Parts: sequence; C-alpha cells; structure tokens
Amino acid sequence: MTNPSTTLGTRKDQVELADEFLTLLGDRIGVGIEIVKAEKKLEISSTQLKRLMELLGGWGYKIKESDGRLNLTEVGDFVNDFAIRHYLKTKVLGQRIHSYQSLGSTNNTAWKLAEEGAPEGTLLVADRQTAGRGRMGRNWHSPPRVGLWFSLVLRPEIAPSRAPGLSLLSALALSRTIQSVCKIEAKIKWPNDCQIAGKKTAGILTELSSELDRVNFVIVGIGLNVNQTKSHFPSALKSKATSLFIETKKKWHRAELLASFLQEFEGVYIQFKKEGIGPFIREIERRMALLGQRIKLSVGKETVTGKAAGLDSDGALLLETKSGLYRAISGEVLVV
Ligand code: BT5
Repeated sequence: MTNPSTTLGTRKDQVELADEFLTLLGDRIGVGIEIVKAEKKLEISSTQLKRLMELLGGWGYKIKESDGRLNLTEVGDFVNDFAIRHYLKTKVLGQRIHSYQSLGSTNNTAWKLAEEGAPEGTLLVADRQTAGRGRMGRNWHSPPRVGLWFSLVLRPEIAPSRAPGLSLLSALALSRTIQSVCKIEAKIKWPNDCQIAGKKTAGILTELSSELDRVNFVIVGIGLNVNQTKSHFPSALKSKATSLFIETKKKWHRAELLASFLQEFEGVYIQFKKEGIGPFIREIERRMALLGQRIKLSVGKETVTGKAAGLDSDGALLLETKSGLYRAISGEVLVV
C-alpha cells in the first residue's frame, strides 16, 4: 500500500530507499522505470518520490522524467556505495562497501571491522581522511573530493611471509588501471608507490594481522591522487607529488576509477592466492621505476647504495653493490 507520508524517514530509511530506487532504475544509465511503477514498488507517494529524487540529486545522480518514465542520466563524482556499485563488476572485492564522508584513516577503521569479522573483500572508502597514514607513522595528505582514499579487508590463506607481496600486487593493479583508463604510464616504485613522470601519484599501506603460520587478515590501504590541482598539495609535497588530473589535464570519475581498479586487482589477487607473486615479477619489473639506476636504500638505520638490478622471485629488491648482490625485503628507495 502507498505510504501517505511526505517525509522519507531516518537517514537509514533514506539510504535503503535510495538503494532500492537505484536498483529499480536499473543501477545503470539509460534503463529507466515508469513513475507509477516506481511509486508502487517503493510504496511511496509522488511527493516522497520527488524528495527521493532531490536527495539523489544532492548525491550527484541526475534523473530525468519523460513520457511518464524516469531515467538515470548522470552519476556524479561521489565515492559513496551507490556510485561505486554502478560501475562494479567484481565478484568479491567491494561486495561489502562502507563509505564515509570523513574518516580518520580508512586503514584504522578497516582494521577494527576486520577484527569484528568483516568478510574478505570488504571495502572502506572515505571522501576525506583527517588522519591518513603512510608507513612508519608518516602522514598521508587526503583532502576532500579529489582523491581515492580506501582500504580493502583481505583474508588470503597464505603464509604471513607472503603478505608483503600484496603491496607490489596492488601497485601492479594500480599501474595497469591508470594505463588502461587514463592512457598514461604509471611506474611502480618499489615497494609501495605509483609514480607518474617521477612524482608520487599513489601510496600503498599494507598491514597484517597474523599468527606465526597463518594470516588472520591483511588491510591494503591505497591513496590515489585523482583530481588535485597543484594548489591542493601542501608546499612540502608540491615538487614530489602529482595527480591524474595534473598529468592528463582531465578530471576523472573517482567511483568509476575505483571500480576499474577493483576489477583489475581481483583478477591478479585470485591468481596470487594460488601461485604467489612469482607469475607477476617480470611485469612488475617492466613497469618499475629506477630499474638499472643507482639508488640508495635505507632499511631502518642501515643504508645500502647500489644499482637496482631487479626483483627476486618473491618480490624482494635486488641491488648490485660493491660487495655483491644485496636482497631487500623492505625499505625506502632514493635516487642517488
Ligand atoms: C605511503 O606511505 O605511501 C602509503 C600511503 C597510504 C595511504 C592510504 S589512504 C587510504 C589508507 N588509509 C590510510 O590511513 N592510509 C592508506 P609512505 O611510503 O610512508 O609515504 C608517505 C609520504 O608520502 C609522506 O611522508 C609524504 O612525503 C608523501 N605524501 C603524503 N601525502 C601524499 C599525497 N597525497 N600524495 C603524494 N605523496 C604524499
């Protein structure tokens, strides 16, 4: 029966209603539904339907009315669960989405949800982070509306020692996504960055919860600079950071980009779980920044200088030094 009320209820009711409505609209541009049918299926009045359309309008969805039908004509650049689902083609990654306007750090909240049992593939995404983290307590600059700041909860049945491979694997999937979507080359900077034209475009923070011989969960946190202009970056980052917009002069739809990444990553992740990082090593090397160059590697307090010779079969970085081949499983790479 049609609900005579003119309001849409609590935020939760609104979200559920909006979700149902978008499903009716076909979740995709151009499918559409008759107005009468929509009101009947959603059990709402025409005033409520108008409110719902206004609400969705505010979230960036444009819905046009013609000949008694409603059609979705535009999905705005929002990174909420609805927008992501419009583009999502994965089976596991992103099947559960938690989206936030603002969060301290998506990795922190993902860790908490994982401890509470969040399933494999759970995605957390925030429009901005107020305490975005890099490695070793460093900051990750995450301003609103211009980037993709997200974390995935993964539960691979692998030995804990293989988990760091997930950073390289994510960097590979990012590099492929940026190339296929934005038609621009993004290099992998071992072990956890993506660079365009020598500047950092994305950073990856992989965190592991494990017992001695088994992984409980892994949180893969990714920050990708998408639509920042130069003025978005604080002065300390201006010379070393870049965004897809700065490099391509085009604005990118973040939810669509995220869905493309998830699809790319799902493919490599499934193979990684069976075969490890080995099958990807050659491609990662091909996409690697600084290969063949003299670099300085700092691992804790130790520094090693040498030529970046390539990757070992487990993803470790190989350095040719004066005293022989040096193998690094973690560290910070600098050009000499
Ligand atoms: C990283 O650390 O590159 C990992 C960054 C991971 C961020 C994501 S966002 C979603 C998820 N939630 C989190 O809280 N974190 C993850 P690292 O290699 O330590 O690099 C950090 C350094 O990169 C900083 O010290 C700055 O110099 C630089 N940096 C900070 N913000 C940047 C940005 N937006 N773009 C480019 N460089 C940045």
